[in-house]
Amino acid sequence: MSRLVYINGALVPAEQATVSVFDHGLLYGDGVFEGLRSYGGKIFRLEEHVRRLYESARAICLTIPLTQAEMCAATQQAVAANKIQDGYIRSIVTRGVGTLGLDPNHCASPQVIIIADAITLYPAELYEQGLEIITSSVIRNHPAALSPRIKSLNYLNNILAKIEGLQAGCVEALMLNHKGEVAECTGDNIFVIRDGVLLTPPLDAGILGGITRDAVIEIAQAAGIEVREVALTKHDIYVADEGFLTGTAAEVIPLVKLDGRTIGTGKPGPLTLDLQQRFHALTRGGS
Ligand code: PXG
Repeated sequence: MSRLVYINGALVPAEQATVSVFDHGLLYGDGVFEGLRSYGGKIFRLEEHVRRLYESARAICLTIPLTQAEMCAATQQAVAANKIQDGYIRSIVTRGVGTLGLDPNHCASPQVIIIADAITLYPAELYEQGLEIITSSVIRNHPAALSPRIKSLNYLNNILAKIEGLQAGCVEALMLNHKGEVAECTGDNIFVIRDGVLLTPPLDAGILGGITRDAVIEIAQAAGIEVREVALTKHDIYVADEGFLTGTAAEVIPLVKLDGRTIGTGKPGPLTLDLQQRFHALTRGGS
């Protein structure tokens, strides 16, 4: 059965959910997006994702022709129409159809698209054994050039790093910022544990403010674990006791090796597994 895709207020069969070749989302990557998850038919942190979508749009001077409440309702509608229980949702707002020039003022109206589909997860063994990743030579976008806080349709910065990771046999890759500090991975935030303290780069390291990152910080604090958002170097990752990545698709995934250096024991650490379990309880409990 064909999926129903939400496009500009209507739910249409996937084959009919199309955008123009003149859409500036295609021509220039001029648009914003979100990736969300549903668990048991309930969308995890829907309002937070929608808020981030609107903040991304505001940062690129794109006015979404719906209120945030209407966008939330449309997202729920797309999930319900496809009878999705555990799934992945991609919300996209493009600048819309324009001319073959950069000027966004020539674009008629933004295109609002919501795709609710099945989720493709990392293989189970990666969660059991932990990830081995490399540091990419591709630095994260300079915040003054294109802020990593904006989840824009131009993901080439991340894709170039991902290609480098894949060429090295890794499904993820670490990206440093313009100062040589640890930023984040291509589609995940990074955490390490050192002497029982949870460490993660601050937003001003030039990273996306991950919603899974926020949830994990809250979970850790509620469990009495000290959390510090501090600048980190590759060295801090190499010498950490434990590490893990967070993201909507990956959830909480252990990190066991960076650039051939074993992190901690080389096995998913106890605090990581504890946080992973708490995150699982939160999502499956539906909050
Ligand atoms: N950093 C970047 C650069 C991201 O794109 C995250 C961190 C994690 O954020 P959330 O809010 O999801 O906890 C992301 C996530 C995928 C995929 O298929 C993930 C993202 C974008 C596109 C695809 O894993 N963003």
